[in-house]
Amino acid sequence: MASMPSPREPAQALQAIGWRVGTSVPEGAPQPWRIARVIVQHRNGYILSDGEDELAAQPAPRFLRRRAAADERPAVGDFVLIDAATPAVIQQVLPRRTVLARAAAGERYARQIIATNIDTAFVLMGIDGDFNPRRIERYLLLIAGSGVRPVVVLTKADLVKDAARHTEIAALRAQLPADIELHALNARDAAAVAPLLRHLQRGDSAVLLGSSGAGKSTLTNTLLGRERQATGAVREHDSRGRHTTTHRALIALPSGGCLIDTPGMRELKLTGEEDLAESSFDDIEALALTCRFGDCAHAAEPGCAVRAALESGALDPARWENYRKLREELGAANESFAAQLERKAGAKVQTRALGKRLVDKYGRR
Ligand SMILES: Nc1nc2c(ncn2[C@@H]2O[C@H](COP(=O)(O)OP(=O)(O)O)[C@@H](O)[C@H]2O)c(=O)[nH]1
Ligand SMILES: [Mg+2]
Ligand SMILES: [Zn+2]
Repeated sequence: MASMPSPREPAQALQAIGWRVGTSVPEGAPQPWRIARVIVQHRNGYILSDGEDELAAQPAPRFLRRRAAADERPAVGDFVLIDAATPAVIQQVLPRRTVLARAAAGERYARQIIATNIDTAFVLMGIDGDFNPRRIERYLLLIAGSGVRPVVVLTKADLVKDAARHTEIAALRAQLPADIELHALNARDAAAVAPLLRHLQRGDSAVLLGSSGAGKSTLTNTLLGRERQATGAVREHDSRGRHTTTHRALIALPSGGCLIDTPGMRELKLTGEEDLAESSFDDIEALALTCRFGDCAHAAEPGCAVRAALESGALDPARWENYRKLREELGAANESFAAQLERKAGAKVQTRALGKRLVDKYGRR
């Protein structure tokens, strides 16, 4: 008797692309369904991977409706249910384990997804001229409250000779919460980046964040063991033949985990959902609670713990200023976020009310 080909467990291959064993597919899934992960989002569609093969896919029309929220559309990192059509149609986005988002640039409030279903966000910054602890704090705040673990990676450590830079790294280490990892390394050196591999084992997903030129694609290639991503801080209008990263791409690594390389983000606007108490500013938040007056403005009030810390040198004034600035920005973003939720809820109520009027007039069909 010829042996039957054993039916391939869909989750088996998917594990190579970050699928967690034990995740279940919700009821009401289209039949017959397949699961795949969004690895690239193009202007005109998606590229998915099932852990073995890549395939092109289109979103179901409902994702593209004008009223559909942009953050509910399939995004890089999403596990999706597709049908058997060619090209495949994304029918459903499976519930997201984590979401990393920023607010879109511009007047109107919109939440823009950076990546979903990720465990770790590597925040990259060169220790060369690019080094700026305030920008790291902004990244860490953007991540705070998302459930994603931040890991700070200072690249170009091989280029640093002067001791002043080492002092700056030590100062940054002292300011970061103890549970946030900080690495200073040469992103081109496989041995140097090896400590990052513990976040990139089978089932793990990570995203690379950082300005253009920080070394995200270089690190991706080193972890991958080959030159897959184009590197080099070449400006976009500079057509010298080298292209740097233009879109997010999820890449499976030999270590078993997967990594999302991103183009540099020029603006990192807060969405309003971030949590200061869970950010690298948690110590300042705690300190402010010890001021004598509950509504202390940290100006001239007696018993101000913040001013005392600034005067004694326990609190870095630049960091305090950044905290105030980001806190204010967070407050404003929070208001836009709340207003948008209200608008959305209002729109739903209106549609429902309209539906009801039509039913009243014409009877239920
Ligand atoms: N010496 C050195 N060069 C680096 C390092 N990381 C990145 N580079 C260089 O910095 C430039 C920009 O790197 P790239 O990976 O394209 O940055 P991305 O825009 O963040 O993807 C390239 O020329 C890299 O070779 C590093 O750790 N050491
Ligand atoms: Mg790049
Ligand atoms: Zn105070």
